[in-house]
Amino acid sequence: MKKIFKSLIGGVVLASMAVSSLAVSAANTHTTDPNGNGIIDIADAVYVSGYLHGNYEVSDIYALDFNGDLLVDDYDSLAIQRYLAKMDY
Ligand SMILES: [Ca+2]
Ligand SMILES: [Ca+2]
Repeated sequence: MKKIFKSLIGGVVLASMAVSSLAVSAANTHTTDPNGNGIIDIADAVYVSGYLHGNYEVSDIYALDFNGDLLVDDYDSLAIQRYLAKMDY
């Protein structure tokens, strides 16, 4: 019985991991152009980092939220780099 319970828990963990990876994939359809020049390149990652370091203010804060999680943080800069490397972000 104990062994059955353990494998049931393992199945639940695997199932929830599958669900979260699907959720991440769905979130990855969201992209923005942080510096608004019409292309997504490394300059956008630098732009997000510059904003986070207080180098300048921006007029469209939503454009900096590259990964669409409603936060502007280092993960957006990382997401741009991963996007450019054609990785999931
Ligand atoms: Ca851009
Ligand atoms: Ca974000």
